[in-house]
Amino acid sequence: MSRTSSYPLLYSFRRCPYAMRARLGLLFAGVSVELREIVLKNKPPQMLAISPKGTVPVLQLMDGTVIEESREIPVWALEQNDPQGLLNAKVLPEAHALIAQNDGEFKHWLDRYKYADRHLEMTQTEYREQGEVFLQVLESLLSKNRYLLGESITIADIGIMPFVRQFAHVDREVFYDLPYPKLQQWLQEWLDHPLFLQAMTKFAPWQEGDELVVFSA
Ligand SMILES: N[C@@H](CCC(=O)N[C@@H](CS)C(=O)NCC(=O)O)C(=O)O
Repeated sequence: MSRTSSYPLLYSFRRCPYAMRARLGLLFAGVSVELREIVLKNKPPQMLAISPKGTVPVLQLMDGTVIEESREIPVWALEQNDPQGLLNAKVLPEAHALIAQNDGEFKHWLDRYKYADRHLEMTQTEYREQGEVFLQVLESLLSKNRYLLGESITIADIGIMPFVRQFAHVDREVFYDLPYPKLQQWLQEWLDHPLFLQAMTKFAPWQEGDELVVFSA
């Protein structure tokens, strides 16, 4: 069913790294959306009706199409408008491969590092070291270029940054003591980036009948 409002609709959760990736993509594209902040423990039935798998982010386009995988949201948005060239065709396959590695192996170890008390097979340090395998890949890329895949930002940077942030925030002291100076600097620059700060704007959870919240650059 097509939408009656003037904007695509984004269901989001501020602290979710997948949703951060989506919001960053929308901001870099300058695509405005209606934003509905959700609470994971109390997902709105309106969201579940369009995306029964129940994960955020979910973007519903004006024609009713639903995009329910975070990595596809920046791609859709930047296909509308990409002034900074984040979809740089030369590195796109590499960007997708790196994001797949992030969402697969790295996220697996990140969850265990973060919630080591729920995964007693290995120690927290061992989980961290497994996660560091991906951090070493990123460090090596950043030793060659300012951003992951070149001298300008690509979807790899915005797709991966929220997860490195989450890894770092498990224990900031430990993270900033690791031998990854380029990665630490890259992360710090992202944390200070105006569009990241904007992506982290706080919104009250949405309820039926609320005034429209427009999320835009
Ligand atoms: N593959 C999905 C994963 C999204 C995801 O797992 N999001 C988490 C929040 S960070 C979620 O919604 N989990 C559902 C829940 O906790 O109930 C994507 O990339 O969009």
